[in-house]
Amino acid sequence: MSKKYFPKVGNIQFEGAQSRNPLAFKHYNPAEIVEGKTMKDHMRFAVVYWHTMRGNGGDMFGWGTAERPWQTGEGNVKQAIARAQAMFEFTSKLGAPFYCWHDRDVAPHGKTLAESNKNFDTVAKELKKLQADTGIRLLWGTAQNFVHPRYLHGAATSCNADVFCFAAAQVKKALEWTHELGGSGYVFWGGREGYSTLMNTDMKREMDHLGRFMHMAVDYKKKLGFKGPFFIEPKPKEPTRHQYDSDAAACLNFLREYHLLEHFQLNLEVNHAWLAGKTMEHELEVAGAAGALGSIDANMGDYFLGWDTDQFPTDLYLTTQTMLRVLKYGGFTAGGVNFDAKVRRESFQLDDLFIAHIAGMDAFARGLKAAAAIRKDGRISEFVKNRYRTWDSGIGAKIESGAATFADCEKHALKLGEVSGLESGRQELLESILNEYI
Ligand code: XLS
Ligand code: NI
Ligand code: NI
Repeated sequence: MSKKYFPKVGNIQFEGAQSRNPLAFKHYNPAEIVEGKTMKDHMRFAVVYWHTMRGNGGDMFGWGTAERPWQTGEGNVKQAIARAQAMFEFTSKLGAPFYCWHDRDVAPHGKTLAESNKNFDTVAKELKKLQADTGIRLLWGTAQNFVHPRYLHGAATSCNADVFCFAAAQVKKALEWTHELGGSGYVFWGGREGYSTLMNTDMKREMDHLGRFMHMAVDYKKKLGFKGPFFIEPKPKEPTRHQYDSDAAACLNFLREYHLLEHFQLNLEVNHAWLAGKTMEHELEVAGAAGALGSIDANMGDYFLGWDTDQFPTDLYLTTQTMLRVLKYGGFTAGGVNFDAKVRRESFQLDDLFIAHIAGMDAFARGLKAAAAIRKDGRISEFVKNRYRTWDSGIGAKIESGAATFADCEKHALKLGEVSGLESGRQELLESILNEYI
């Protein structure tokens, strides 16, 4: 494996909380056991190809700033292979067990679909070798159905049926390679599946097409023998004004309506939850309650900016609340914590890539440890349980079991005359208990 892109950085080690070395873990100790499982297995950390390898710090006001020695500007397959080597050197020095890609992050677009497929085949074969050399595994693959101009009206929800076919062909190919590379799952993020204005949009027809598309994907998955779950990644807006997969509840409703729920789980992203006006823990609860908590795209937004800034998740309240839900719903099976995050334009040096991932991994490790300690303490869960105790017997139990009618409720209320004994919700107390562990 190449050692040439990050010559100044060795394998990142766990040095403990006292360490002041920016290139060491202070809290992420892969072998440490928490609630009966190693941190490594709890987190299943993944590095993304798109931000980490392909991001250059450019924004709509300025050119790229980032030092990225593998971005030589050639844009051909040879360069794509060099980039794959840089990706695996980075990920293995970091000690992350997984990575994720879009098809077109890995290999360049060709002039025709056949040429694009050929480029992808060539580089994906190199990925297979690199995976075998390093032991790094694919958490999930996905198709980039939003960058090319043909997708300007959407992909599966385009007004143009030819475009739908290109999108289907791309997903078919991306699924084949996800399967061949031993991918754990496969993600659908609806890049431009949505609308800019309803004036030109037949929404019902577009949704029906999306349902058809997903059924074709399920059929092809069966044909391939791919066993991993499909994940849908909700996002409410950007690039379109309204994305159809707007939040966890909207995705679940879509999956139910089109009889797809058994084949899908959700891949929840923090910044997307925030754009939807929801907290990450809300989205995790919605998915978890439906048995559809699949995976996480770990990042965070900026409280004062209204777009997907994809910052590295360094907020300990966020990681603690997140890991509380992940533990509550039994942890990840096929999914993991995928850093769909990019360093700031100002953090342009090469070592910032390591520093940012270490910061995110340490924040999640602290979140995990805090969540486990809060669960062990038990005061918060005990409070919640006790808060609902009137449902455990008497009229409450009768209602829950389905045996009570409106008339029974009326009889009960008339007998009481008025409700007595309401108790405080104690939000501030619960927040201060959480703070004891941060
Ligand atoms: C964009 C999405 C994207 C998906 C993969 O906002 O987060 O990066 O995770 O297509
Ligand atoms: Ni994402
Ligand atoms: Ni995103």
